[in-house]
Amino acid sequence: MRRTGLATTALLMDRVPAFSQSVPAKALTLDPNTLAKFVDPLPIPPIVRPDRYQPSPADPGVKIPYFRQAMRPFEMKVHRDLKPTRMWGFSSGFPGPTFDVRSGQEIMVEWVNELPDKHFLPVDHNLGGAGAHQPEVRAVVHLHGGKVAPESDGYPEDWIVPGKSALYHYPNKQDAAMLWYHDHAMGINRLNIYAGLMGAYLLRDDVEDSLQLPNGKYEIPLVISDRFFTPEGQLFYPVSGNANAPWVPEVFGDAILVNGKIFPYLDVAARKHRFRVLNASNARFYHLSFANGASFTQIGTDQGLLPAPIPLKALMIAPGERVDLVIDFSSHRGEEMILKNDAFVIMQFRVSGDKVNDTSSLPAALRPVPKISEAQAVKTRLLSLDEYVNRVAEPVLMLLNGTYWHQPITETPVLNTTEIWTLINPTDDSHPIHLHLVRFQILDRRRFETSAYMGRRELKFTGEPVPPDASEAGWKDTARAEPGMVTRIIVHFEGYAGRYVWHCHILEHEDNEMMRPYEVLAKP
Ligand SMILES: [Cu+2]
Repeated sequence: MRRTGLATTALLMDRVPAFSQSVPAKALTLDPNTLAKFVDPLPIPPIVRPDRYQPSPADPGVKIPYFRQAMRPFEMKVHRDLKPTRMWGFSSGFPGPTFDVRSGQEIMVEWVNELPDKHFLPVDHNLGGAGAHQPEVRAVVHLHGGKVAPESDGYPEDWIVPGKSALYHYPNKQDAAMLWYHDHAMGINRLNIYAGLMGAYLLRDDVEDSLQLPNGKYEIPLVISDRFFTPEGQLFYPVSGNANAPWVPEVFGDAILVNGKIFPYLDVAARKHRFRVLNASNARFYHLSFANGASFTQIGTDQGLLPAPIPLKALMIAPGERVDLVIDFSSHRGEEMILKNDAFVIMQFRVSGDKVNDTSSLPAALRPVPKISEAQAVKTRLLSLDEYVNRVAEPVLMLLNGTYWHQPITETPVLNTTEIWTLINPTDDSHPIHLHLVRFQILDRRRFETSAYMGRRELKFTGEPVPPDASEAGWKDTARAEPGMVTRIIVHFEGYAGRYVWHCHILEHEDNEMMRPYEVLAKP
């Protein structure tokens, strides 16, 4: 993806001084291509077990699983030939341990902040919520994709400081899907996640079980993220040339990690496997394919199963998005297959030469995804995505609909109603837009004249509406608002009334005002 977006609505010169560079000097970082490839097996994060059972807040007569998850500093090896890397993670892991829970089984999680008082990555005190008077280390956990009451959703200002904890309730009343949990603290979210504060959350149900998809050791999470490392193997987070305003518009690390390892390999049997893929990167989009051109099958999106499997040769995944894949290695016995991001190697699959009996299936029909009718929408909102640059055309600020985080709430959908959100993107960047609480469908994307829009806020279409890609035509919670296009999503607001957020999932954008509160109203 592009490093910067120049398309803007305004020049903004006062707020943040110009910086001279936002990419790390080469000497400061390790060149990952100097590392040996495929020397580390792919780690599989452990499954979390409940610590105990305790009364449900919804019904004290019922005892539900309680988990305690502490955020701690720790060290881990990201590659055989690197020294251990200092990180922050849940239960001392990166990714943190995987939740594996069933739809309908509510749980409690006590998120505990056992981090130190000082951050080890460059905090920018100019950013909203990260002022010098605030505690430097703050954390709050959001379950991305979870239908959760507002008090357990991890509102960015609900952060806790080291020594404190927050008890969250997850009802899990939603379809099987791969969710993920991660930090969401105001103004330092990009740093906390870069430090390692994230993990996978698999939600299962009877519909999924009935399909006989590959499971057990044949179902594997692939959590993909990118980082820079110093030659000593420590995390390097790039800074601007201005020590008082270190924020950079995007971070695209040159080392790509899967489940916390650089260039891992995975031994696989010559049969079908299911891979739960999550892009947990700060800003990088991946265009995934196999070097040998092998095809694979997508069976699900962010919020669960697609109506039918989709055969693919390549796949785009933006930050925050998940894809559910089935890969059949049976015709690749004895081969070594490389998964890549365009030209860049990510990992290797070593297919066993042995013939195996595969009892799993890949049904032609998975789960119906009824289309939400546009006629159902009671409101259409026009929402612009804007980037602002300084006099040397460097982005210094991103806003949703021209409004800052702290301005009054403008998006107030009514509970149990449907709305169309029209995301107008005149910038040069693709922004993956995520709404908390809800799942939605992408209606279409349509090219428009960005100059007319930026000058006069006049929306002139220059193309016909394009339906979403087949691989996006299911339930979503994060959607790419493509540059120069209007992306329309249709959302049924259900579950809870209260205050949530919507934001760009490029974490550097999110931390610099590309996030807004919204409120679901109980009544009109
Ligand atoms: Cu963005």
